[in-house]
Amino acid sequence: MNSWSTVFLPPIDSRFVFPPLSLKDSASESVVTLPIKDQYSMYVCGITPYDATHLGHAATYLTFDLVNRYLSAMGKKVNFVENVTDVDDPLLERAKRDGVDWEDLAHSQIDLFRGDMSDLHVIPPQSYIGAIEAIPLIVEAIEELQSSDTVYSVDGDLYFQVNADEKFGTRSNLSREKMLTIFAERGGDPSRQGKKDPLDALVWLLNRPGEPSWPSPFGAGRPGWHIECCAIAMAYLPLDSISEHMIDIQGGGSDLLFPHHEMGAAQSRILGKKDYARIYMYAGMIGLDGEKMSKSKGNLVLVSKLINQGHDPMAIRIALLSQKYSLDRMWHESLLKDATHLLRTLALLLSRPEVAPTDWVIQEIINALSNDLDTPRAFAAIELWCEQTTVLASGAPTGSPGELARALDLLLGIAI
Ligand code: 5CA
Ligand code: ZN
Repeated sequence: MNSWSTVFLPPIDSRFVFPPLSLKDSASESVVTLPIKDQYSMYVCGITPYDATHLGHAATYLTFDLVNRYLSAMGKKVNFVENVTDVDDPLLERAKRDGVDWEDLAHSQIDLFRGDMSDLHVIPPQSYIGAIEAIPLIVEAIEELQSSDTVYSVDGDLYFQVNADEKFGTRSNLSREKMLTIFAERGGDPSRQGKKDPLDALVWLLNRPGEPSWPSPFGAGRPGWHIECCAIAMAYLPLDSISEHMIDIQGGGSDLLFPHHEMGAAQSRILGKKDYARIYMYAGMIGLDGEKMSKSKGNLVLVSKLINQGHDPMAIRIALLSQKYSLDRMWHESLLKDATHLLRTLALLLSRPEVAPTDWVIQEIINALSNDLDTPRAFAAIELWCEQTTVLASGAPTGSPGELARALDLLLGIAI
């Protein structure tokens, strides 16, 4: 599937020093430093295309865009793959509820999402892959799981046995009781009769009346959710043959850690015969009025709506990046107001011929990002530079507005 338009990454001077990138890993519950390599692989879970793109989605994709930008600024190649869950229960249910064709709904929302990502200056993935186009790969992956005896049938629907992976549970670190509760809340079917373990994950659902289906050796049907991402990642990312892990970063919002990424990691370990991701990294949940922003709750603020109201996409970007990515946080209009103010101030100050010294602020942004994407620290430095430039005395040492503008664009995706 087509992604969106490429983003130009301006170069900055080679005198700036890039510390290795450290990121929070949920599996080890610690901050892990990425080893220095020539290339990295990152899989980020994409949207299920209805009610896109709300600010929660946007915040998550902006987070991983910062990872992509930092590694790219270091001169590394980043292999980045993202999926689109263009067939799954919630999409079909929404289409049915609204009396619209599910494919029309998906196509319109994917188009909207592409436009929003482009407006927000998110670097596109090299491979943007829909679940439907990946069905042959998913079928292959299920066949491989079958040949390792880790799949069984319940009335023709196929399930992956989670206990086939002795590391099951080690990525999300939850008690079994918690796993069962969250599994039921997030699309799982723990109480289905005939399952060997209530947590076993559906990999192929036989066709149900009135639902779309695709032919397969297991009968016509459609893929389960977790196998979708693991099959796409393993097919489209160059798997690291030297490392003990297949890929470097598995990413998404924190609602995906369990069950989605735990199941994906378990299935991948059976398929790839080694650990899946070096780092399992999660963006916190964006909420509105005290509750998580979600399609099911309907408390959404859409990026496209804000842009149509005249808000600058760069201000939306600053507003979402101004707080620490890993925290759950509330959206508030004041964030956008403050971000718009900062954007205007920067535009004004960066057009001056003489500005306060810039090397320190660029290096501080780099250092802050290297430390688990500490954007509040980066923005504190930018604010301080704005103050210094505003009160710059004649004859005082000066910096390069062009260099700072390029650094803001390259590292934070803020194009002024
Ligand atoms: N298609 C699946 C992933 S394979 C999915 O979860 N789609 S989604 O449309 O529901 O979410 C897309 C991405 O946005 C996921 O990474 C999800 O974790 C993230 N997300 C959803 N809601 C929020 C929120 N309120 N705050 C932050 N991120 C969110
Ligand atoms: Zn996914």
